[in-house]
Amino acid sequence: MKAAVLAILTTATALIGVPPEKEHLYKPIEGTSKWRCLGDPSIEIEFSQINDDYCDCPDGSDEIGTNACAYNGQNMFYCANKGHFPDFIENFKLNDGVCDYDRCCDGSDEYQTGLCPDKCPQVHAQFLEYRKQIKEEIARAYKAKSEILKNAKASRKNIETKLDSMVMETSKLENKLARFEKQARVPVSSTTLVFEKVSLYTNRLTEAFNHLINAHHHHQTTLEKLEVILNDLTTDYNPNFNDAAVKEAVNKYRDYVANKEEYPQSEINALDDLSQLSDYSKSINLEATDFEEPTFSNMIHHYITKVFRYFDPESFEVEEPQSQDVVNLEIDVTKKALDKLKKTREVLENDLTGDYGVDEIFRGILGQWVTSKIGGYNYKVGLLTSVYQDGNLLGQFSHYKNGKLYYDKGHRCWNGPLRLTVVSFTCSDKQQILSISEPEKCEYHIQISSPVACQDISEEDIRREFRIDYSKL
Ligand code: MAN
Repeated sequence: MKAAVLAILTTATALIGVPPEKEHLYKPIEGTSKWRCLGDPSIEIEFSQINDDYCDCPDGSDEIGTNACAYNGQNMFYCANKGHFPDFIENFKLNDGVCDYDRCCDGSDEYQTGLCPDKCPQVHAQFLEYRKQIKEEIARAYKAKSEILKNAKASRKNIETKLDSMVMETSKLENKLARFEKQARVPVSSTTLVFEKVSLYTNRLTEAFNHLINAHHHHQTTLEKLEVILNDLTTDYNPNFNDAAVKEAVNKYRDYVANKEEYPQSEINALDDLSQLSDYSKSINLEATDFEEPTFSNMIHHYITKVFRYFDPESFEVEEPQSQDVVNLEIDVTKKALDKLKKTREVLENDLTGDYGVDEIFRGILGQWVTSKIGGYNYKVGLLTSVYQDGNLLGQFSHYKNGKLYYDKGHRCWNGPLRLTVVSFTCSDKQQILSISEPEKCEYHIQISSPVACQDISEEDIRREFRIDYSKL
């Protein structure tokens, strides 16, 4: 009888701190009083040496219920915590006089000192209250999150719609450009052609005539001046001086005057004629000469176009014949519009392939502001736009990565780099700034609570996050 009681007591001692799933390992070898270390079965000890406060096994498996073996994280003490959740505690915290209720609400970690009564019912009540609050908060956050997701979808749709209309606009402009380019190659009408061709030459001739007339006037004035000089010489020279050169010059001048012929004044005024030619070319209408024999296919085209034009007049806008200057201008303007459109399309297309988090949720908060006054500064965080500290630009949105928003190219730090900011998120139904730090000069880290960061929380997460309010135990 005595031996049987001792055996039970020894078994009870051997099972201190052992979790239920390992209990079957803490039994003597059948028909003996021996036991083998779990990590090294070559080591055999007496079953009664388990939890005798002496470390026999290198892996510590014989002292799971004491602090005799060096702690290695493998043989932690099991607290049953009836009425709450079982847990494990490090062996070095056993019987140290401290009630570690966050791990062992049943106080079993102090089984020798007996200092800690079982508080599992109170702890569990606190846990249930915490879980209720968390679940309510998550439900609220999820409601807010579903609104944000709706925004995100609408924002993407908006971009897609814009892109669709831009594609249509592009093809309209391309057609317009093609028509104008054709007009630039093929003359708009014979009338314009004659005038344009003729005026090109009449303009050049007018310029040449003007130049000749001016040159003629200039030479005539010069000649008149020279004639006056030679005339003075002829009348004023002293014939008593025997200067052969002067006498020869005077004689030749007299000859020149005697033989001089007036050039007949032309009756034709060339400039007037050119101007008349130009006007005349404007009035020439050669369209009649462009007449084409109607073919069967262009007749069909003519009538079908007429019918469609009746229903959709806009798509059949026909440009009136324009002068080449206007056509060139239109080509220029259309090309510029196409260029601008292409650039905007590229920006939007890149945006659509950008990373905005799971279900693109961050699109849903784009442009929202979260503000707070902290440490004497007014902080304004523009989500996916820009961040300000009073008038200081702390960064412009650069990209999203792994749940964080990165901003750079802010105002330059005095004697330092450009300011930059990283914004990270934690889950809450309310969107607000939780903290701001400046770990490096002019590098700001901002923590924001927002529904965007909310995930469905698991039971394990709730248990891990739960903290006991010791003041209420
Ligand atoms: C201002 C603020 C600070 C920053 C200093 C740098 O005071 O922007 O955050 O550290 O400038 O000179």
